[in-house]
Parts: sequence; structure tokens; C-alpha cells
Amino acid sequence: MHNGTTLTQFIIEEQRHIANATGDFTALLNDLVTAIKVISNAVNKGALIGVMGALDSQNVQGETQKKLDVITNEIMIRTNEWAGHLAGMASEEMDEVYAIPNKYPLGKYLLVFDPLDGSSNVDINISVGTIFSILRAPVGNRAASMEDFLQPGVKQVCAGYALYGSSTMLVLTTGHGVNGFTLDREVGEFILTHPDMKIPADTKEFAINASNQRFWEPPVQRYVEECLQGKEGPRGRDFNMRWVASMVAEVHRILTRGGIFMYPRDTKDPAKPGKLRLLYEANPMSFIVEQAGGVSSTGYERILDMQPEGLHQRVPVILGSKNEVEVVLGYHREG
Ligand code: AHM
Ligand code: MG
Repeated sequence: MHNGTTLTQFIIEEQRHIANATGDFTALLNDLVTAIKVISNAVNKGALIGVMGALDSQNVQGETQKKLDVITNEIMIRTNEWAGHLAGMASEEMDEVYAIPNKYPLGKYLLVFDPLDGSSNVDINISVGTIFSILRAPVGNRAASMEDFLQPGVKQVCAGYALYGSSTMLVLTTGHGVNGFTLDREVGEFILTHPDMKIPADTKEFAINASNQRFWEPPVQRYVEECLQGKEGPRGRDFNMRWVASMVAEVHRILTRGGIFMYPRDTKDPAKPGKLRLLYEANPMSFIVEQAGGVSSTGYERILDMQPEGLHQRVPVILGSKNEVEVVLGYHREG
């Protein structure tokens, strides 16, 4: 039994503080939450409902699509297209902007998402997540163009992620701190369990895919090398390392107990400055991390200030505990 604050109650109470709020945003979030509950159910049932495994197709990034990538993308579209709050959607799994069908009214928001982040983990039953970002359409009630989505992260109205882990959680920000909700499956509601989440400023835990080490730039090489030297090295303390290969799980760990996460620029493929995508991975996570007192950067600039140039643009990401990220940024400044 719980008698906590439900997500719906939380959103409505937040909206009361916003002058001229129409209820549109609350209604949009409600639909989004429904999509997340449906995805949580599909991920949780897994092999029982035949959703595991890969398809023959690739997405625009040239990555093999999992069945669940496509199913969850469809769930996000169907649940959010009909209500009249959106002028368009964009997703990791769709090459182009998704136009709201003519039979539905258009609204003033844009929804950008990665429906199933970390989906390489699905078949091995490790945590995956959904990441989303809500922007205001430059011109409301008109079908959105690709350019309409190319807004810097500071313009986000809301960002969040759902983590399908040992429990399903929804963590979100509207620019007034970060709050975490846990899904009570029997009741069917998200309940506020992690109010005002804050990232500890200091940490002894780093996360990076070390198999890419030979491709890293010197500042990242130096940082990781110094962590590995532990007590005997210049940092004077032993570090711990984690790599889940699910950004949602890594960011959630960092929000819970601190840490630093890096998918830095590397020389593996000169056409790709980093692996993660700006609009639906780096920007929403950076908004959340900053709102929780952390820092998020490419190494050279604040991610939220970047002017996007394409829907599927990739960026280097270094985020987490403030003082630790500052160490890495200092090494970038030194060159
Ligand atoms: P995806 O959106 O195709 O799942 O890729 C993003 C994921 C992140 O969740 C994670 O941090 C990273 O890719 C893991 O990459 P790697 O396979 O190099 O470990
Ligand atoms: Mg992803």
C-alpha cells in the first residue's frame, strides 16, 4: 500500500504554478506516461510475447533494429499522435520527421525520443530505457518541419527517461529540479519515490567503454589512466568502474549515487564525433543532469548550448558529478 503522490497529481500541481497554462502539457505527459507503461509491459513480458530478437532491417544510423525497437517506436507514435498536442515527432528509429496524420488536430509541442535505448541489452535481460524530450514548436498548430526540431537543448520544455530495470521508473524535469517516480504495477500508477534528485558533486566511479581506448583523445586517455592508477596516482584515491551499455541505466546510477559517464569523441570513425545522438539522447540527459546539479559537456562545450545541425547528429558526451566532470574538462582545456 502507498499513499504517495501520483505522477498525474504531481504534473497537475506543477502546472498550477505556470501562468496561462492550458492543460495541454499535462495531457501530453499523460499520454507519454501511458506509452511508457505499455512499453514497460512489453519489455517485461519479453520472450513470453515473442518480442525478442533482431529484424532484418537497419535504422538510419545503419544499426540493426531489434523487434522491440520497432514495436516501442510504434507504441510511442500511436499513443501520442491523436490528441492534438503535437506538431510533429522525431525518433532514433525514423529517418525523417513523423508528420501527424491529417485526421488528427495539430498542437504546439514537438516530441523527440529514443523509444528503446540500450536495446542491445534486451536479449540478455539487462536494463533498457526510453528517453524523451519535449520542445515548443516554433509555430504552433502547423505541421513541423525538420528545421523546427533543430533547437538547442536549453529550449527543452521537459525531458525525461523511463528505466525498465528491476523496477520501472520515470525520471523527469521541467526545469524545476528532477523527480523520480516508480511504477506500482498493481495500481497502474507512477508514484513519487525520489523527490528532488541531486547528483553528489564528488565521485570515485567512472563509466566508459574501455574497448575504444586506442581511439580516445589525449585528455580522456589521461583522465582514465589517472583513475586506474588509484591511490598511488595523482588522484590519490582508488576508483571503481561500471559499464552497462545502457545510457539510461548509467545516468540513473549517477543520479542515485554519483559518478561520471563518458562516450567521448574518438577517432574510430571520423564521420561520427561520438556515438550518442544530440536530440534524443544527449540533450534530454544533459537537461536532467544539470537540473540535478551535475555537468554535461562534449569536453569542449556545454551540450545544451549546441545548435543542432541534423536530426540524428552525434555528439561526444561527458556528464555526471560536477567536480569530476570539471577535472576532465580541465584536461581538455590543457589540450
Ligand atoms: P542505442 O540507442 O542504439 O541503444 O545506442 C545507445 C547506447 C547507449 O545506451 C549506451 O551508452 C551506448 O549505446 C553503449 O555503447 P557500446 O555498445 O559502445 O557499449
Ligand atoms: Mg539510443
